[in-house]
This record gives sequence, structure tokens and C-alpha cells, in this order.
Amino acid sequence: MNIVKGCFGKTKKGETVTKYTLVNDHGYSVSVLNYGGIINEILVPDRHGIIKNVVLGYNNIVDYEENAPYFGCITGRTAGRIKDATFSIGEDTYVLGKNDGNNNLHGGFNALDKTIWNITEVVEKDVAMVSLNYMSPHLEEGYPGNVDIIVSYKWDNTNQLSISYRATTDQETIINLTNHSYFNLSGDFSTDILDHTLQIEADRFIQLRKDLTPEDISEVKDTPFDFRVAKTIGQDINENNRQLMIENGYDHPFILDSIKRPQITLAHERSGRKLSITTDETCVVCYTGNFLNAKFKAYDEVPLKKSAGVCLETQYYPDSQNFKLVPSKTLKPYEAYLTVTSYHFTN
Ligand code: FUC
Repeated sequence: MNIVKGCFGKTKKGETVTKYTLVNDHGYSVSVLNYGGIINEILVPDRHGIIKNVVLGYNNIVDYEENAPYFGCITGRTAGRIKDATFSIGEDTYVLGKNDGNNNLHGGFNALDKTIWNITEVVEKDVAMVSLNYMSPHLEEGYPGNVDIIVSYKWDNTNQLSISYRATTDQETIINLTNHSYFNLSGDFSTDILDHTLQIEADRFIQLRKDLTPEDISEVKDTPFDFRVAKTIGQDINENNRQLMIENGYDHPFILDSIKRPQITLAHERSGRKLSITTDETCVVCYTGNFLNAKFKAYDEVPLKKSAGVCLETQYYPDSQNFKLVPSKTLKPYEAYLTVTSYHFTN
């Protein structure tokens, strides 16, 4: 196992961006930037041993700063949308940035996806790891509490990437972190992921309002949201279904089974690449890249089409302070927010 470091450029503010490539003993790798904790590349083999990158991204920092639909980043302080960009804890009401219509999306205008993180590297016999640390100050982007966040990316010799999140605060606050990688297991980013097979161990999903904030909880049974038996993402995506028509695709939280493991499996039959996701989280937001289009050019060369990648964002219920059908959750001083999601690539 080893870690190769390279310069990825400088941000507009002049900060140096470094790319850390965690390479395992088979030569397969995961690359992470200290900017946004972005997963820049995941290089894994197909059934014939051909290695390709399976996540969307850019090869320069300017594109990430100016035109990134959250490619591969650490997303927060709160993933997803906070209705009307406001929430309360006890008597106190907090106001966040409205960066998505009237709502807050993925933590606001200058959120964790645009932050420079401090990096610590660790290499052991079967594991290469980078730990990213950032102290988000009280009221940054409107959230209370000085919050100390550590996100660790661990890559091993079985082609498993495990992402663990840890946060502590000095004042009661909300936090809900995820990683926003767009997977396309074909490695050919001119294609879309509608031919990928997806299985999600979820009996229920969250219905959204037109502005994509949570509104209700529904059984998946007899709906296009039933992924309990594997099916292609494209199979039902164009069905005449009010929830799918909100934005022409899936962008919904699925409530995960608490016992079955792995809870999510994504497979690309033609290449043989398969991704199994195991998490201790409550939900996964399955977002089928509905807003992608040719304005986004992957790695400087491939104009993307709609659904060129699928995000599988494990997290707690989004907007649990405002969405009354789920238990709201805060992080209190002297508690730790701890959560782990593992991504196992096979061929
Ligand atoms: C996802 C979606 C959103 C948004 C964003 C880029 O997480 O839930 O709708 O478009 O990412």
C-alpha cells in the first residue's frame, strides 16, 4: 500500500490543492483532494482486468470551483435541502444561506465541499488512509457551534473504500454528512447509468414536494421506487409517476433496512464491475444525475449527458428538524457524531 502525492493546482484564493492517491498492492487506487475532500478518481478493474476510473470529476481545480455539481465531495454541514433555509433547536432559530431557490442545499454557498481540509496520511500493511480535518467555526454558513470534523478515507487490498465521519461540537447543532460521488461503473462517461442494475434494501422512501424537500413517507411496493429486487435504473425511470416527474428521475431518500447487509448494490453487467455499499446510516438518497448535461465536461474531454452518473448518498433523514414524520436529531456538546459507509468494488 502506498500514497502518492501530486499538486492539483491552486484555488482562486491561492490555496494549494494536493491530490492524494491511495494505491493498493494490486495497483488499484482512490484519489482524494484536500479541496472539499473530493474523491477525484477511483481506478478499479473490469472482469478482464481492464482498469478504469468509475467516478465523475474534473482534472483541474478551476472547474471544481466554478462548475461542479458536487462531484465526489464531502457534503455538509447538512446534506440535502433544509426547507426555507431555517431550523430551530429549542427556542433558537437559525437562518442558513438560500442557495437552492428558497431552500438551503448541501450546507450553503461556501460549505464543506469548498473547504481546504488538513490532511494526515497513514500507511499500514493492508490499508492506506488519509484523514481530513476541519474546524468549522460557530455560525459558519449560519450553523451553530464550533464543530470539529474528521473524515477518513481508508482504501484496502480487497478494493474496499471505507469513509468514516466524526464530529464534535461545543454547542447543540445539526450535522448530516455524506459523500457525493457520481458512479458510472462502465468507466465510459459518454454513457449514462440507466443500464446499471441497482438493488436497495428499503421498504419505504420519502416523497418530495416540488421544491425537493421531504413531504411524506411511502411504501415502495407497487411503485417505481421498489429496488428490493435488483433492476436496471432505467427500467421504471420514465414511468408516469408524480414523484419521478418532479425532476425527471430519482432524487429521493430511501429508508434502509436496519439488518440486511450490504444495503445497496450497483452493478454494470457488461464490464462486470460491481459496487456493494454497507452503511450504519438510516437512508440513502439515490440521485440519478438528472441535472447533468453537456455543460459539464468530465476530465476536460467528455461532455456529460443526463444520468451520466448515479449518486448514492448515505445519510440520516434529510431536514429532520423540519420534517415532522421522522425523529429529529441534533449533536450535543460532549457527544460524538460517528458514522461509517463502505464501498466494496468487485469484478
Ligand atoms: C443531489 C440532489 C440534488 C442536487 C444535487 C446536485 O444530492 O439531491 O437535487 O441537484 O445533488
